Amino acid sequence: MDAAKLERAVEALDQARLVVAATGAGMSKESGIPTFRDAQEGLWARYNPEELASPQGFRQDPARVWGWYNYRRRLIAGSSPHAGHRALAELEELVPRLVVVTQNIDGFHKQSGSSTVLELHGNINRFKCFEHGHPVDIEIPPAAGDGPLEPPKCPRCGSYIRPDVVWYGEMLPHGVFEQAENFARSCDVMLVVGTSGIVYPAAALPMAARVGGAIVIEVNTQPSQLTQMVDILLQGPAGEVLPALVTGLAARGPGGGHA
Ligand code: BJW
Repeated sequence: MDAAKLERAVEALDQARLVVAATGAGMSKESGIPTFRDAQEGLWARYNPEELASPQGFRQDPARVWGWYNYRRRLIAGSSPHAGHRALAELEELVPRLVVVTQNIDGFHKQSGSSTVLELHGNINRFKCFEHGHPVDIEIPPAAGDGPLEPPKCPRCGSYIRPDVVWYGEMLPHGVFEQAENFARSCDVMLVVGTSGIVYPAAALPMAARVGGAIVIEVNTQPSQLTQMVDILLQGPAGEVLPALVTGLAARGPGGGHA
């Protein structure tokens, strides 16, 4: 990690009143959750994500899609947030306001104590029915086994149950992106952590922050689609870089530089 860049990032955080942390799949990689674009392992390696994460894919083969989500739910249930998630929760104590906007569906930010979390792409442990979107408020523990699995049926209408996540071609949950965009436009610093910057509209948030005058800091193990427009790239894993930012900021003592 480049010490001079880290110091510039700490300085920016020290001056900030509102910080937005915009996170993607790389954020949970060190928890043992594969990123979305390398998630295709084992049985699932032969499908591309659009076949599995789309209404068309579900309509075509509900058992295949439900089986894939069952496998991922089991992986998430057996994993936990890491030092990077905890660092973002701790950062709340060091800046006047921090909002987490995540594309992740694993719930790890809330689990690790972040208080304001906007989940742009839903949550893998919430369910609704496929045909009408009826909320299905029951716990569905992940089943054993890794293959295709017939989804349960909605108690209200009998159509298949699906995870309450946002698939390709679907709208984001009502009002959530608008809230995220407002925070992005008005923040002083945006931390963009572990996203390839490929998927819209989430990928537009760093630019919204930039246009609003924020300093945009990227944390990623490698350059992404967003790197060209960010102010600082802190190249390294989220589980190391985020704790280093917190340590650097805490070392400056209380009060900080913000007005
Ligand atoms: C590390 C690390 C470590 C590794 N530390 N870093 C405008 C332009 C072009 C296309 C569109 C557009 N607007 C809409 C579209 C279409 C589409 C889209 O964006 N397609 C693109 C592929 C081009 N968007 C949509 O369909 C969206 N809906 C929408 O816009 O509605 C309006 C509309 C409706 C109808 C018609 C038209 C418009 C919905 C998008 C929903 C995305 N859903 C998914 C699945 C969620 C459920 C699930 O998980 O199963 O969300 S797809 C998938 O991608 C998932 C992720 O949240 C999302 C983003 O992936 P992410 O997080 O960036 O992960 P990766 O794997 O790509 O990258 C990981 C990164 O981490 C890498 O950079 C690594 O280097 C890094 N990394 N280890 C730090 N330790």
